[in-house]
Amino acid sequence: MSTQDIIDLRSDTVTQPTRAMREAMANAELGDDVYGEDPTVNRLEEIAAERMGKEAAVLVTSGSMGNLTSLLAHCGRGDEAIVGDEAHVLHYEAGGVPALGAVQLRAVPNDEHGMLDLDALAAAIRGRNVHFPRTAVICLENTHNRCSGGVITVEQMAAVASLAGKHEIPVHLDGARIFNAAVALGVRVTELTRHVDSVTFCLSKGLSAPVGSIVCGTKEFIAEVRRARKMAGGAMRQAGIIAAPGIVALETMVDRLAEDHENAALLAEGLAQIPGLSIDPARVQSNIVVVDVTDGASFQRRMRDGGVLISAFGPERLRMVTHYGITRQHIERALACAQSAIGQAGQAA
Ligand code: TLP
Repeated sequence: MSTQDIIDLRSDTVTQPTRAMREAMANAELGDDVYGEDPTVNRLEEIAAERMGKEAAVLVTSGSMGNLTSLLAHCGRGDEAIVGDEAHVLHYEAGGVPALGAVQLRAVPNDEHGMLDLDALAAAIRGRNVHFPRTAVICLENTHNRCSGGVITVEQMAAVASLAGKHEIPVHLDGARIFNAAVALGVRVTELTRHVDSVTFCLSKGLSAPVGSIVCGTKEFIAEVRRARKMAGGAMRQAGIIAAPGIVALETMVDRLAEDHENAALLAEGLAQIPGLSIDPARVQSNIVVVDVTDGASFQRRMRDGGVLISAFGPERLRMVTHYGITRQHIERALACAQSAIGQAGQAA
């Protein structure tokens, strides 16, 4: 099978830059960004801040660095950050926040779409007491990766903001896929981001840029994030090379995310028809499809043998992500492959 025949549903991070992005990279005007002199980075940061409705923005290497530097800026040593128990920052960022920031992560339950349980959140906020760490920030994730790409609504975000506001605690949003959330809800992204103090979003997932994420917030906060980025070794020089495709991503790749959501819905509905696979299509709200199957590793291997790459959240929980480059025809082929992979499992039993 040639690599062109492979259907890669492991993640939307596998997307390749578009031709326009490659051209923008080749033609980008560059400077040393540590001196603040890369005009392309400066432009991307201005566009991004404006898109998110925030005062300022900074380009970072990855979503993980965005969350890390944001939490380093919000928290001091020994402080506590409240996160969902399924949060990316808790599961998949190599323990960076506790390791580098001496910040304790406190998990409260996420519901099936990724919203934090409000009662548990209220109970987790620390009062003043010599024994307690200080609750320095509350983190949301929207869309929610481990919760099947679940979308937190504007009202839910407002509810968290209101609770946080009463306690004067800032809210950080891991908005790696915040544009997916806005497109799924049919709202402007600022409707969501107005309820948070800081937001990280990724250029290199569904928006298809090769590298980079952005952190947005107040000018003062972003100055702190820049310092944390420098400390983490993430300050870059002629970073306009990365920023140029990021601008193309923001200008041309947002609206088409709806197509990925349609394909994910189609995939979920098809998978739900296959005996042996367990999935509720109503849970799929954006571009991430999570499906349960006994012996996930064997199913994943058979899918790979059939030319379809998928990823795993656990031994019996698999993930498929739709993205730029994946068409309706690919979904139909992936479904046929899943049907046959389950059939082979039946024969093997
Ligand atoms: N997620 C990756 C993997 O790490 C699982 C993926 O393939 O989905 N926040 C969220 C919600 C994410 O899904 C990710 C990446 C990140 C942050 C981190 O972004 P990167 O990979 O750029 O550090």
